[in-house]
Amino acid sequence: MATLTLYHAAPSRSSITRWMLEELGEPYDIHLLSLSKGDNRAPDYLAVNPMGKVPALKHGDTIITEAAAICAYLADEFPRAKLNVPVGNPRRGVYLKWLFFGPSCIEPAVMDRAFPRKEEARRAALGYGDFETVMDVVAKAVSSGPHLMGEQFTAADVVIGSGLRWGMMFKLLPERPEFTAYVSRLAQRPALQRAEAKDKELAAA
Ligand SMILES: N[C@@H](CCC(=O)N[C@@H](CS)C(=O)NCC(=O)O)C(=O)O
Repeated sequence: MATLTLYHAAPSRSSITRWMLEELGEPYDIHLLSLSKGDNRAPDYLAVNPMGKVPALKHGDTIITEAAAICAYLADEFPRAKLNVPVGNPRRGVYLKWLFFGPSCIEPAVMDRAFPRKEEARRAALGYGDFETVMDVVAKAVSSGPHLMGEQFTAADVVIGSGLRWGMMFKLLPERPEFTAYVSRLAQRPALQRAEAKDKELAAA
C-alpha cells in the first residue's frame, strides 16, 4: 500500500489533518517542519507545496495540500473508515457543503474579524457574507448533533470542529453554548486525544 506522509508543524493547521489521520487508523509518517526556522520556505518543501504552507500530504506519488481537501481525500480514499458520505448517497451534498464551509466561510470570517479591513467590504462581495450569519448557521448545524451529519461522524466534523476548537481557543469565536457542547463531544474522541498528545510531544521536543 502507498505510504502516507504528512508534512506537519505542531501545532498548526496541519493538526487538523493529523486528527483526520488518527481517525482513519491507517499508518502514516510525519515529516516535521519548523515554521519558526523557515523550513516551509526551503526549496525542497516549496517543491511539495509552492504556497509554503502546512499541511501537505503525500500519498504514493500524489501530493495534496489544503487541510479540508486532505480530509476529503482521505475520507474518500479509505472508505472503510466510514468518514465520508459516498457518491450516490443523497446526504453527500450536505456533507460537501460543510467540508467547503470551513475554508470558504468560517476561516475568512474569523480572520477578517481578527485583522479588520481599513474599509468595510460590501456584504455581497464577501463569500461568507458576514460574521454573525456564519456563526448562526454553524450554531444551528451543530445544535442537534451529535455531529454535522447526525449520528455519523465524518471528515466534515474534523474540518468544522477544528475551526471551532481553534477559534474559541484563540478567542476569535464566541463561546456559544452550541459550539462548546459540540467541541466537548469531539474532545471525547480517542483519535483527537491521540493527535493532541502526539502534537504536544512534538511541540515540547
Ligand atoms: N489554506 C491553507 C492554510 C494553511 C496555513 O495557513 N498554514 C500555516 C500554519 S497554521 C502555515 O503554514 N504558515 C506558515 C507560513 O505561512 O509561513 C490550509 O487550509 O491548509
